[in-house]
Order: sequence, then C-alpha cells, then structure tokens
Amino acid sequence: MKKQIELSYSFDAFEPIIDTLTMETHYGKHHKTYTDNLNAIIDSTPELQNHCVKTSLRNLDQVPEAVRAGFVNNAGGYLNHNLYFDTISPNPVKSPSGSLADKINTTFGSLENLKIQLTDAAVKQFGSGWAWLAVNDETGELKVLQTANQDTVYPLGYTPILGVDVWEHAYYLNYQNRRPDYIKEFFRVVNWDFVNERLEKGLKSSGCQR
Ligand code: MN3
Repeated sequence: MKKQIELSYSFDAFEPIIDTLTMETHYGKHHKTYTDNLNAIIDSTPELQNHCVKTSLRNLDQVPEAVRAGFVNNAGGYLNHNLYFDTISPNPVKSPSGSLADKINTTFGSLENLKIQLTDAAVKQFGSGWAWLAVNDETGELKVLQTANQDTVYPLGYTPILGVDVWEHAYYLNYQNRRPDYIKEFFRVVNWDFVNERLEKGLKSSGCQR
C-alpha cells in the first residue's frame, strides 16, 4: 500500500506564497486521489506487485497495456507530489551546499542560471506538467527537463531531485494566469538541503526510495 508522505508543516505554513486552501486541496484531494488510484491499479495488477513503482515506470513495456496509461498518470502523480511536498519548507535552507552546490556551479555556472533555466522550462510547458532538476542515472550529470501531465523523468533515464509543479491546481487561487510570478515565489520555499540530500542518496543507491 503506497502512502502519501507525511507533511512536517501545516497547510497554512506557506502563506502568503502558497495559500492555505491550495495546500489543503493539493495534498488532501489531488495527491490523495493519485495515491488511491495507484493503489487500486496495483491491487488489481499482479505484474506491478513485485516491483517498486519507479522500476515499473522505467520498464513500461512490462506493464500490461490495459492499465498502462492509468499507471503512468497515477504513479507519476503519486511520486511527483511526494517529491514536491518534501522539497518545500516554511524554513528552507536557501542555497545549495555539498555535492549539489559543486554540480550546479559546474553544470549551470550558478544557482541563478539554474533558476533561469528551470523557470524557462516551467513557463514554456504548455498546459499541465512539471519542470525538473534531474540526475542522469548513468552519468550523474544534472539536467533541466520538462514533462507533460504527470509524466515522470524515470523512463528518460533520470531521477528527479527538484520538481516545479505547473499544473494550475498548484497556483491558480493566488496567481491565476501569472505562472512566472508563482515560479519566482516557489523558489523562496525550496529547501536546497533536501535537494542535496536527494542527490547524495541517489548517487549512493539506485534503490526504491521515493
Ligand atoms: Mn500538483
């Protein structure tokens, strides 16, 4: 049984950057629905029961066609949001350290340049989707990617370490059509210590961590 991550903050912790109703609905309705749907699909699909969700996403040809589209949407919705809600913090560490700081500087030149690239990917994602900072599973290199809907970067051979949710449900009540404003504000709640932890864990193990 897959479970949503437990939140270490209250729904009103991000006011006024992310409003209380958006947090409550995002976690309590949207993320919950993806999680419930994923559990229902896994329960009815023996082929999915002995693998971690990530592994099945990387090997979609082994997922029965009848449930494949639903699995992609709901496994993606489940994993993408576990990462999202874990990455934000009311008391974030505001700049990267450790291996992450080194890699960001080597790859993008600076944190500011990385934010520009992530913002560009997030703004240009047409319709619903995500912008990602992701690690190449083979080379360990960082890359900015974007995906539509709840698609993940796992089938592309990457592991996400930071996701910017650009579905309207993530920002519409406060920001309406002003997606660039939301993205700018979102960076104020990103806990870069957590992103670094994801990077370092990912480099050490290719296990089943979320
Ligand atoms: Mn969302």
